[in-house]
Amino acid sequence: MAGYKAEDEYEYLFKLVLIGDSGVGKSNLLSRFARNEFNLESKSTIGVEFATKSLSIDGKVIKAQIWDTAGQERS
Ligand SMILES: Nc1nc2c(ncn2[C@@H]2O[C@H](COP(=O)(O)OP(=O)(O)OP(=O)(O)O)[C@@H](O)[C@H]2O)c(=O)[nH]1
Ligand SMILES: [Mg+2]
Repeated sequence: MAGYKAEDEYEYLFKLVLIGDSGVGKSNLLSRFARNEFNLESKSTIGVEFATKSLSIDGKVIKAQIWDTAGQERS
């Protein structure tokens, strides 16, 4: 089928890991980027979460696979 593109087709896959102290805004940076959402009262991440987003840059489909880690809890 001409011009057909499966939803999960991409030309480049980038894997990123967000690291940093607790409360600096890693999870909200990711939710804003992936879903355009921001949460003023977000809970601290436990373990690891991830989100993906595909975007087109210079005519190439780029898939970003972003891992959101838990920051060091303040004691
Ligand atoms: N005003 C403001 N608040 C922010 C911003 N980013 C994050 N916050 C707030 O800061 C708090 C912590 O944000 P998180 O995204 O949960 O931080 P985190 O780095 O994921 O923290 P951990 O999961 O504990 O490692 C939340 O109450 C957010 O609403 C920002 O750009 N501006
Ligand atoms: Mg977090």
